[in-house]
Amino acid sequence: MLNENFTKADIVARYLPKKLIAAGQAEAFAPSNIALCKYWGKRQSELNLPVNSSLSISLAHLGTRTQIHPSQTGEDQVMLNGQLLPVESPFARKVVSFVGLFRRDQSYPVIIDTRNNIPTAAGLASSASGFAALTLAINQYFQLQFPDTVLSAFARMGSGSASRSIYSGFVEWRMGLQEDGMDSHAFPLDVNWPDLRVGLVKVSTAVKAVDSRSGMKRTVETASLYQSWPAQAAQDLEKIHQALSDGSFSELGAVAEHNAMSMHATMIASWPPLLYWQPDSVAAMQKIWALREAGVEVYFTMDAGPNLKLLFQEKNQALLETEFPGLEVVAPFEASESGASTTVKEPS
Ligand code: 2P0
Repeated sequence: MLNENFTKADIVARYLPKKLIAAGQAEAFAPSNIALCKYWGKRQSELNLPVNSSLSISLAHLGTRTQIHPSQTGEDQVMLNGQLLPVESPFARKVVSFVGLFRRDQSYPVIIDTRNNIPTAAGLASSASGFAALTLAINQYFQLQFPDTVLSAFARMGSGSASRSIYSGFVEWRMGLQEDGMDSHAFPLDVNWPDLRVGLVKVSTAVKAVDSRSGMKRTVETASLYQSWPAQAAQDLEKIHQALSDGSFSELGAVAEHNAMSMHATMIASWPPLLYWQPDSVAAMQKIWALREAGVEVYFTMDAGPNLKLLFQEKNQALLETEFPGLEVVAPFEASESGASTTVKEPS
């Protein structure tokens, strides 16, 4: 049971100054991320504290850009991809309630303008980059100057995987042990793999029937196979560290694919069963296995949805673009506007 002292609001309050001072406006970007060792299962759901540590790769310039401006109408307003949302929409409520953790009872009505540049065709969830960008923008807007680790822990309270989107490149989210979760945050790994590519294979962009939060809960509560997951995830994390230090793409790809399939096995072993795959997902898997048989090094990972994310090296990009028409390719280490970044503008 959650200790009453450990609500999100109480935890954030410990870090806040008594009086907030708002900047004129703030803007922040955070990348989307793909887990190579997955987060699946919570040990505490209010704070999104995970059962296991996870490790991801951030998607460079693909992510969310969020601006915060003062609202002249005196009411909060939430915009998504250029459209003003009804205040009662689930997205607007989530965003305003997250801002409220920081603003509390102080009167700072704001306009939150959030834009995803993740191609909708890629069918990628945006809650990770969304909550990371929002956390960074809040940090700037209220001039809080929190360290990245604290920002990562706060982003985690919005959505678990958002803890990893605070950083670019390879990122590890350590599960932590503390009851208040402030040691459950991500940090960046000092590894550079310029020839790594992530390819997004669209199978379907339909909204999933069971969201991640409910899917995790169902798996933890009903799949006896889940009992083997924490140990496997810990082992896979070690193997990925080894692959990164050896510079072994083959090992990295193999462990990531095995980890994803093991996570899906626990989902399938839930009741009612959770099968996020569609026939085209399985067809894509079989194509990847055939390509590997033929000597093309390509691996895949999948999240709580039907789409595949391919892992390969630059030398195979042209071939894979032919094999998977419409493949959206990301170079996570390419020099560009990559990683989380923020700018503050002074009041004008
Ligand atoms: C991951 N997923 O590690 C795993 C793999 C999906 C499958 O993190 O409930 O949106 O907000 O903490 O972060 C998706 O779950 O869930 C996710 P909440 P979140 O990327």
